[in-house]
Amino acid sequence: MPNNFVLGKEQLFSRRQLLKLGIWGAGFAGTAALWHTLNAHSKSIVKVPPLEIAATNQAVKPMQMLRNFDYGVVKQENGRTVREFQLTAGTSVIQLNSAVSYNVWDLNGRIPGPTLRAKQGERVRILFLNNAGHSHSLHFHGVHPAEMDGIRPVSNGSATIYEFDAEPYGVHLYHCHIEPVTRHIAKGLYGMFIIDPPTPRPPADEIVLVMAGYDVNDDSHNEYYAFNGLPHYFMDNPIPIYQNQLVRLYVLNIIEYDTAVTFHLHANFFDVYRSGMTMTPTEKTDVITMGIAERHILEFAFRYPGKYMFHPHQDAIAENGCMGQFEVITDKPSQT
Ligand SMILES: [Cu+2]
Repeated sequence: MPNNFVLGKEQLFSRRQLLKLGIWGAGFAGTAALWHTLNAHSKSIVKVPPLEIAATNQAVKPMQMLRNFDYGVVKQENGRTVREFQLTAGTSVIQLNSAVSYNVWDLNGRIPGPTLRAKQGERVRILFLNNAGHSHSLHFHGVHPAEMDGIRPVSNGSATIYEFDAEPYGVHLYHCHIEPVTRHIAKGLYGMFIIDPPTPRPPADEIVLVMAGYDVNDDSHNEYYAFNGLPHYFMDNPIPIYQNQLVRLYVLNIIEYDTAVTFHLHANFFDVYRSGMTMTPTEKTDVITMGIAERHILEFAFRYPGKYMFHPHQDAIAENGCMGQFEVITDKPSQT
């Protein structure tokens, strides 16, 4: 039996209790099914290029997480829509390159953690199980009561439930808030949390890019950087997008140890929706500065086919792994 305890209003549940409630283990299949349904629906409007994804056992799967959203398990309770998510913290080893492996904390076996997605006004319930061998927590950005702020430790082997209303709409994030927070984040306990506005945004090819760093020798400086977990991945495996189709990037900077980075896109300009909290652009540019935990929606379409780089304009950070390419392709099937 895990060493359960109760801290304030953050009730902690054991895996056995969650099983009793019938909510443990039901999430993945339900989430995957819902995702396929939503994806199939959106494909009638937005065309997504086919992806060739090499099989890997690694916790880092940059291409898989690119267009993957966890909508949770939807329930109706007292006339309200509740989205129930399950996040389990664990440990894994990732291969940053042929010579360097690194011990990380992961969420649901992946780094970054799943991109959780809900609609403004829905109820969000996160079942958090900590199997990562150390006390952790999940702190969500957004508006919620103090007892749901996720700053209290959840000991190894214990579980807790965070529950709050999804508000306001925007691109938010969640991360562990146990000290030293910098290290707990840098070791992998973070993910994006998107709250969609009441009126949906126009159809677009929606893509998640999370910028992170790796301090592999514990000197409080990053030796490697990555988009979606793996250094240089999108340079070697460009992200296919269609010419003249709107791309909606959800970008998060969670690079610890560096004060701020920029995000720059080659041969184009993008509309900025600051923190994803507006329905009209707040700015148009090709370089935007992002402090730690800053995130935005960036929208653009490419006029010409070809390969175009994206990266922070701090060259050392880009050259150490935070660099990728879009490959703009022309054969967009006709829209119906
Ligand atoms: Cu932690």
